[in-house]
Amino acid sequence: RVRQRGITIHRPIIYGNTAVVLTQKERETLPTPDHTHRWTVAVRSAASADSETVGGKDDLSYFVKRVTFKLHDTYTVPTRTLDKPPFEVTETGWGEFEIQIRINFVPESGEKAVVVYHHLKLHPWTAVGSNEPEIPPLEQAMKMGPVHSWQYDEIVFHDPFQSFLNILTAH
Ligand code: SLL
Repeated sequence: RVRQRGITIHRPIIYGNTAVVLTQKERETLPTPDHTHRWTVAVRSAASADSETVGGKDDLSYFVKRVTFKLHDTYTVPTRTLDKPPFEVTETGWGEFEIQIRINFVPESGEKAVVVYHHLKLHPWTAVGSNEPEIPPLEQAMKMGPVHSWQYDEIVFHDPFQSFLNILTAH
């Protein structure tokens, strides 16, 4: 196990969520009538030109072993662990909250997990200083379409093991 001293290697990721307002019909079919939104939180590679098609939802798994999403305690099972892509969770709910995202790397890496946080966003973005209410009525929000909230980040490995460096650069 040889560390390559002085070498730093980055892998770009995006993490965040999309959310849509549930239709009245959808709400009626759920066991939880108070839920207003369906959302997906995910970690993806930011390296591909189009994350849906180029390598797509699978292009982190060569160095990411597991992603654990820790949801709000109001969920019966708040901890969601994904051992393979897509590294994402789709749920329904009524409120925004902070999601803890723990990213574990392949054993060859010898790297500790990285933890990032994402504020689950359900309500449409509103212009600062506008007269619009901060949380528009659901009917209006539905017309405004899906809400997206994504963050770009880079996972940085310092002095990586040679075997891990091989994995990273071979990709
Ligand atoms: C708030 N601090 O009060 C936040 C908490 C919690 C959201 C939001 C569904 C839980 C369930 C859900 O949306 N929880 O019914 O399983 O706004």
